Amino acid sequence: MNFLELDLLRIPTTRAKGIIMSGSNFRSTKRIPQSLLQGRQGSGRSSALKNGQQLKRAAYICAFVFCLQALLGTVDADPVLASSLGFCKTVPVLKGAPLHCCLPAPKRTPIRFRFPLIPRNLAGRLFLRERKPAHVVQKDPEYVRKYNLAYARMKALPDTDPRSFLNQWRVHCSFCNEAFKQRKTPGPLGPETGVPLQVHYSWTFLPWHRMYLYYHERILGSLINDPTFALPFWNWDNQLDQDAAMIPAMFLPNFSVPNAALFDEFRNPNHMPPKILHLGYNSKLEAEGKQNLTDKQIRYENLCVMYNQVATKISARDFLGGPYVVGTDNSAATVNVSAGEVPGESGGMENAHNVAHEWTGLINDPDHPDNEDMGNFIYAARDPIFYSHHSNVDRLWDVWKTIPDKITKSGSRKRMDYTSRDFLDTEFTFYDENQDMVIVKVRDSLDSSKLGYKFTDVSESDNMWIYYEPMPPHQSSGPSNSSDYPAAAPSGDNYIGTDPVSFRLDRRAPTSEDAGQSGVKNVDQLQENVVLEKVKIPHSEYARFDVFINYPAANRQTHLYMSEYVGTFTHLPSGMVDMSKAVSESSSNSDEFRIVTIRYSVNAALKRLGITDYNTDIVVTIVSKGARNTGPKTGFTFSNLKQDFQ
Ligand SMILES: [Cu+2]
Repeated sequence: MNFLELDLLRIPTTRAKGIIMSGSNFRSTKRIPQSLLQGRQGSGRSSALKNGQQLKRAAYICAFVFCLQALLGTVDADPVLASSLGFCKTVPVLKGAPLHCCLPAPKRTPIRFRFPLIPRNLAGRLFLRERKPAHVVQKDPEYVRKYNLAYARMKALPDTDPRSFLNQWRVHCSFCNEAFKQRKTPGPLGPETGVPLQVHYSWTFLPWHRMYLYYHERILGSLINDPTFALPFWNWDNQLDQDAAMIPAMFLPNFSVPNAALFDEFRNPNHMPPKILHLGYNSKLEAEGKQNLTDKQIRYENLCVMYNQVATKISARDFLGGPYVVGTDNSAATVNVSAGEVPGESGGMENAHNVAHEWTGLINDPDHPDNEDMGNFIYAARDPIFYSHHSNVDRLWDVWKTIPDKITKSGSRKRMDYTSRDFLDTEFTFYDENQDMVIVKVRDSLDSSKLGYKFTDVSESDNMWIYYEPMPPHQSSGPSNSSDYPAAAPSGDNYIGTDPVSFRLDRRAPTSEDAGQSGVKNVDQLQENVVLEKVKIPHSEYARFDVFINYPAANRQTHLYMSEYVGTFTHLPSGMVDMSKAVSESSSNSDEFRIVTIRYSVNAALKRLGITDYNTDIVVTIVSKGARNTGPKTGFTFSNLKQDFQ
């Protein structure tokens, strides 16, 4: 393979910065009446509507909203409402007793979120906290000293204090492992539905983690009396700076500045610097001693994974994940779509982020079957590096919105968040720096500058994956005879086996109906997807699939920087999942499954493979890299493989 020098990939174009200075949002936090917290928001309605004119206007608004919702297809669903009050169950782990991840009750009445007061400098410009790259900011001893001090103080707080490090960890452990239940009406004490709450596997992933970090950062800042304090971001997608994708040295022992509070013992000893994080990481191959890529190959794979998981994803659904509404239960053994139930559907960003978790934790260690800390949603937030990792994920959400459309035929589609009420009105609670419980909506999270922070511009390295050009297709790929391969059985049992499996996918042209459903103006703005529907993954199994188009020869060792590669799916443990299964052929008889739908965006790949019409069928090859299918009962199945437009 003749590699271009990575330096050649430096792209000098200056991308417009994603951060826009916010307008003034200087409202202060106000306490809200208890009645509003009990799901009786409409109690003042009758007095407000006492004259007929108002009633008429309200009727028009209602009709308009109803039409809008019908148009957006959201009329049957309701936004998920969640809090840490009420029901809370323990979280099972493989080693040791179930964990208590419940949170302390608030000492005062919960309050509604208000945007923070953002100070201005003498020139009248807003002063935003600046999150800087970890590999850069660790060179500033004063920053590391403060950062370490903030965590030392957080770790010294008593267990009863919701700001303590223990309780900060519990926030992730509980919201991410079904400890709580979805609620029916607004307010943290609204009645519960029977459905367990899970903030991964859907459009809640990015907003929830953003607000979690927002409060975490403010708590750290307040503990060192520094309102300008900002978390660093672990810039693992950066393949330009030598050390950016390594575990930043300030999180490791023997650092030049005291940093004990930033250290965590449960990290993979085989992944210490100068190893760089590998987004194509395959723990099974590594255990077999067969993952022997050079650093340069790893960097190319990293660029190609970022390109496929972020740059080629243009719809909100592709990048943020699928809808999560009342009734969505991706921990259920079955999902009845016709009854309005929705399976989990992670976005491209979430799947890329999973690999960084997996790579950092203690995978392949039989003494640590839970792959703690980072490799398991239960334990991940016990490692201070978690917040720095998620700071980068948060940054990439901002970056995504600025990436030009080089994907759709129109070339003019803007990357935008969802605009549906179900998304915007989704509600969570967090504890703030004053120990108050705050009720936050997803709509509050969409603009980081309104939240008072920004990220250092690293567009030079971002551009390396945004404008990445995968290697030319293999000779054996191209318009092959797709008729040699079976189509997936719709609603049937399709297996993802030990060996790669290939299916023929019949394609069709998009229609104006597809455009209408996706909320775009015309068919040329649509994103074409290959969708693996309702993949059934036993809770007790670890999973990773890489998918290739028109390359049925693809196998576990096929490089990911090729034109035929279209993306990755990984399933991280959340709940009782045995990571040791990732390296053994054994499987459990657990009948607990997670049901997820996986979406691969193929516009750019089809173009590279010379497929410019909609009459050409394609071959989709799924290469399983995690635990293996050992039988119909224990392997991975999916209900359908289909083409879809977003
Ligand atoms: Cu999480």
